[in-house]
Amino acid sequence: MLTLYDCATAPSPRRARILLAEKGVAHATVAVDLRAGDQLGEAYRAINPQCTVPALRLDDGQVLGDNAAIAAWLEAQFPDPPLLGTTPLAKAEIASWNWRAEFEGLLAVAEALRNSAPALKERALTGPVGYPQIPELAARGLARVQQFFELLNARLAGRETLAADGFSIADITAVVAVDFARAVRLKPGEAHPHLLRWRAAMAQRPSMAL
Ligand SMILES: N[C@@H](CCC(=O)N[C@@H](CS)C(=O)NCC(=O)O)C(=O)O
Repeated sequence: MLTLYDCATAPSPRRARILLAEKGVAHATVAVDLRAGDQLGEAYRAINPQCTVPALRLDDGQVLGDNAAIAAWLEAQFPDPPLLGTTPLAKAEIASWNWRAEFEGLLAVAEALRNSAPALKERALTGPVGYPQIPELAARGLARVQQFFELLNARLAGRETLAADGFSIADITAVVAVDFARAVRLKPGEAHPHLLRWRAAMAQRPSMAL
């Protein structure tokens, strides 16, 4: 049985949960308590030296230590439904929007949150090395999140999904990023009608409740 190392409140493992659900792949779940610092303990470090969730343990015991590996493996192992694109151009477009949702969305929220939350004072970046906060980056992160909302709204004008011709991993990552922005008290509003329409349509998918 596949095992997902998960944390119910964190955005990155939510991406993997949604992907597994969209692919209809059964799996066991192990909760990693990030607030308690379990990701940095010896036991979890031995499972995933990146000290992050998600991680996916395969039937043969090998562990995939991040979303990039999990998505690549799932798409190759369970090609239906395809979520990384089918034609060369669709694959390229989906990879591009997925990266933008990560870098301009998820990482912008993380920049704002991790450089301001008192509990993360020495943990401004995830991973085994602790880095102190740079408070100025919190304001930059907030500005980048607003810009991300603008980007999505403009892209989704006249479109149902973010990339290529249908639902893809880029939509999953973007939904998770938009929802994660609530952690820094930002959400799309009246200025983002296309983004709100797309988010409402995405909510029809049962996986998005995970
Ligand atoms: N590149 C990784 C990033 C994963 C990541 O940053 N996960 C966060 C939760 S959203 C984490 O494990 N944080 C642990 C920590 O804060 O120390 C991926 O997407 O798989």
